[in-house]
Amino acid sequence: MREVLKVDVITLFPGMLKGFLEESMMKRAAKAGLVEFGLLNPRDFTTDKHNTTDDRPFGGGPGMVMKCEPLFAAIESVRTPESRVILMSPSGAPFKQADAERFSKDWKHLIFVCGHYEGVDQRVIDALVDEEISIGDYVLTNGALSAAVIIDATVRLLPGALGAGAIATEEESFSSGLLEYPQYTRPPEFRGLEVPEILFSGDHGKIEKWRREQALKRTEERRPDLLNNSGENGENNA
Ligand code: 4GS
Repeated sequence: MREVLKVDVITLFPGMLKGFLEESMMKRAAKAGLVEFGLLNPRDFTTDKHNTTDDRPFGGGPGMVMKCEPLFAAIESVRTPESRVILMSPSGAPFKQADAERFSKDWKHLIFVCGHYEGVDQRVIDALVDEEISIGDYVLTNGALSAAVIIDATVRLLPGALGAGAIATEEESFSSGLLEYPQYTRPPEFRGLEVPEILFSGDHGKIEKWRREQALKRTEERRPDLLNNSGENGENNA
């Protein structure tokens, strides 16, 4: 069994994560002792009168940069040799299911550093950050929601997080490397809209084959980039 995963988030807006961490599966996983969450505000680690966390960039240019001192102090208040320090940033490596799997298995302590303003002083990154991750090619106002996305995808993979009976990965998109096949439930006819006949056939071999074909067709149409067969996007589609 896995030891408890400690997850700390360093953000100027801890309130953005508080509600998220207190709902649904994040709350249950914490109650079950699978994960332990901590929120740290760099503002609480400032030492000046105005609690300054940002400053103008050397060399000029627009926007503000997050200062070294509060971020070093916040990170160093929780970091141990067993911590993985992850900076949320559009310049990071694109987040993939494989990263969630890695975070759920390989580390005892994750520290998410959320940027705000134009960026973070590079010396924080050089000295303390182990990896930079992006949740996609768009610009957010701060990294709190990106950290929430990664935490959600990671915590649901912790053994026991889904509760009895649920299978976390096998059937899913991105673990197979394909998008999911279409799903239907009762009633068999709704406003004249029918469920594909094959799903009532009782022939599980034929149903499996149909689902595989549907998943492949969808993936070809919507996400051909997932079909390069290198294995880098998931396991092994086909
Ligand atoms: C992302 C992203 C992001 C960039 C933080 C502008 C504030 C903001 N973080 N994936 N400064 N995309 N961060 O947009 O992770």
